[in-house]
Amino acid sequence: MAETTTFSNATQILEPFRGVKRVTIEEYFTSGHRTCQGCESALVMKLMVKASGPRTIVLGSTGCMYVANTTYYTTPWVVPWMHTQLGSSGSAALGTAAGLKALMRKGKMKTEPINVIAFCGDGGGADMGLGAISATLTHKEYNSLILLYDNESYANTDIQLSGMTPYGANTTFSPPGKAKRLIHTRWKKNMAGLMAAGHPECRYVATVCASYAVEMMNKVRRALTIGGPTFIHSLDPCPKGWDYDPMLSHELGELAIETGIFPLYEVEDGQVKYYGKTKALVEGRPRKPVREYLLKQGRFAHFIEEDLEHFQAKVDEMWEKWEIPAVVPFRRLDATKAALSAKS
Ligand SMILES: Cc1ncc(C[n+]2csc(CCOP(=O)(O)OP(=O)(O)O)c2C)c(N)n1
Ligand code: SF4
Ligand SMILES: [Mg+2]
Repeated sequence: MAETTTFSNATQILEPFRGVKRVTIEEYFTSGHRTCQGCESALVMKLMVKASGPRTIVLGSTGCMYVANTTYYTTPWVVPWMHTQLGSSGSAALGTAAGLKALMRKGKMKTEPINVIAFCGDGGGADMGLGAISATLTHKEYNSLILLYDNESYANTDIQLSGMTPYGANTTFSPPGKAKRLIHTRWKKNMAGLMAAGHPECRYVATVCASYAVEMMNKVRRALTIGGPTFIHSLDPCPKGWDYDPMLSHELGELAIETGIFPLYEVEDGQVKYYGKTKALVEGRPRKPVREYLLKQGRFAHFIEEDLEHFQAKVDEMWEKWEIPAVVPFRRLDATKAALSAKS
């Protein structure tokens, strides 16, 4: 990891936690929320703000992490928190970062590093708020982190299909029927790849999963330290929407990684670095079959062999055919490849 002190517009210098015993004990997302038992998104909120520390402002777009966390004048947030519209996490991050900078410049506020984190769900971020997030990632003079917590549906309004819902999943908008078994046959958006490939001014993009908590917190710390706008995509098992026993949340997060469905990587200044169990997969450890992950969830209970094979084939393609395995789906033409290798 590069030295944090070399960054001109770094926010706080948040060193990585070197192991679980070094993690700070203070909590900034505490009791008082009403999320479901086993909700990984709630754990993501807790770890995210534990990593960022007390000098943090959190902005949250509509969704479970707004509604279930701030109902009837109760809240688990210890740090300042503000709700923003469903599609506005990007605008809220940029506006808050710019506002803080202006107040400090005018001497109306003490000049000090303050972390700005805006979170959004997959519906609010990957569908409705995509334009605002994209705009924010082009403004390199403002420091903020946008964290997309992906429970793979519009969960708060009763599990509707989003652009991040996996192929074939049963949602309230895609119930399997007798005439048609699979209503949803589109492949999920590649959000982190999209953000990293499309925003040259954004210095840091990462994928995380709370099943690997210390690594996850360290990615948050890196995103807040490097300076400028940054983006993190977190995959969050959701017992209600995915239809499984809440005790399996942690295990499902691990299986998403071990099957290769959700790769863990960071892109820092254009360099892709795999980490954790994904790194082992890249280095040759066999991926677990996707059925081990899918068949633990009720939303795939209608899958027949053909569906499982299709899902497996699509994941194999990500790993075997993409230009940067499981990250960037471009493929170079054979003629280009030959020309490049002739040059080198
Ligand atoms: C513009 C707008 N359209 C619809 C809604 C209703 N609504 C509130 S939360 C929500 C679901 C958001 O899904 P997601 O962003 O994935 O968050 P999750 O509920 O899954 O945590 C919807 C559709 C709204 N608040 N604003
Ligand atoms: S529906 Fe899913 S994301 Fe929403 S509170 Fe329940 S477990 Fe969490
Ligand atoms: Mg969602």
